[in-house]
Amino acid sequence: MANVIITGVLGQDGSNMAEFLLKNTRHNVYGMMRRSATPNYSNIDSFSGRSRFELVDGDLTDEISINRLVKVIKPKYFINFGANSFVGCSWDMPLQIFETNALGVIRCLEAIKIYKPKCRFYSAGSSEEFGDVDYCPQDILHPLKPRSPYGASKCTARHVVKVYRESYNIFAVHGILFNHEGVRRGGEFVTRKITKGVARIYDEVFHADKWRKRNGGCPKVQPLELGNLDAKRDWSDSEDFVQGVWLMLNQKKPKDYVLASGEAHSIREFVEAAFAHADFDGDWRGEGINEVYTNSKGRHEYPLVVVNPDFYRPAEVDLLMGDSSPIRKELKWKPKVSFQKLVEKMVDNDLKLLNCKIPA
Ligand code: F7E
Repeated sequence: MANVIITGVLGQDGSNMAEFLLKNTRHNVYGMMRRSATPNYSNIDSFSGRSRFELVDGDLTDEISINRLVKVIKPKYFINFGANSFVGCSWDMPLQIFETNALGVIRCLEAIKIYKPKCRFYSAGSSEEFGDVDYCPQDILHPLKPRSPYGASKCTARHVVKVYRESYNIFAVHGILFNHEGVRRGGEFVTRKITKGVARIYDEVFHADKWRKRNGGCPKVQPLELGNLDAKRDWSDSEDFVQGVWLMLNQKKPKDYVLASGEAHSIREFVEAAFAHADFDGDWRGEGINEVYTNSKGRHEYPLVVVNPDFYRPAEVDLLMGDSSPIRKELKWKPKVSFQKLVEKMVDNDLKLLNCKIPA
């Protein structure tokens, strides 16, 4: 039985990692959270009462707090999922992104070097490091070509991990994780934004009896607003990924790996799959910023998705698709959830949160 520190425990990956370790190991899990006036504990509701779980205060921008935690807890594993992970806002706050995502990693590694040099460290790398890609699928050798301050901060973290590993012999790995989603995903990311939008529209349309009785005709639907529909991403389930992270932390010698599904789908395809699962039949009409995904089933036509250029990014990553064959072969990592299952799971969850009956 050992101690594990997980930063970012209230987020999607941190909470999934904590839950995985509580279920599958006997380790004590210390979940680090940043002080906030209104913290959201919903992602840890299912396990926060467990005796082997403790919430601890800390901040990646404050080395005093990181040093104190490592000195007192003496972790065998330090899993750093804490980050500002929203690429879209990284142009607006590049310094904060670097403070947390890049310098934060130095703070963790310095604390480990001084207080617990045998601790195993995981750094959450990202496919955003590859940016405007040279080839497909991208593997661990793909050049670093970030297109956002977020991507650049993760490239810095990757170099820092390598430097500490080679200079101080610390067991530190930087996993390159392609997009990974799930029911704990934040609503600002495109997948969750879509599945929440599908559930809201489903609720508006199919539960609008009162509205219809009062007003007659077509129900009033507020369409979902999205940015670039043509970007392609390699989406997987975060719950599958935390298992891959644990395998990376328990290999004999530290080595970085890519976690990915090996399939790329556009935002447009995600929209189609998500609405179809909730029994909508849509088609795309118009072009560019005037493109609209329109419901074409039943008596009424109404817009489901419209384009809002406010959601375009100053520089886009058009296509990401990863090659995770090394970790599948060498560490026997095997993801369970396909793209289709992931979409269905997220739509079902968001319908349930609105007390909607899931279509048969
Ligand atoms: O955007 C496009 C957007 O914000 C995906 C993070 O976990 O994965 C994630 O980064 C794509 C982009 O994720 C909207 O332009 C269109 O092309 O869901 P996202 P991301 O930027 O790929 C990587 C691997 C990480 O490491 C990150 O931490 O979707 N898109 N319309 C939109 N994106 C958003 N957010 N909102 C839209 O309305």
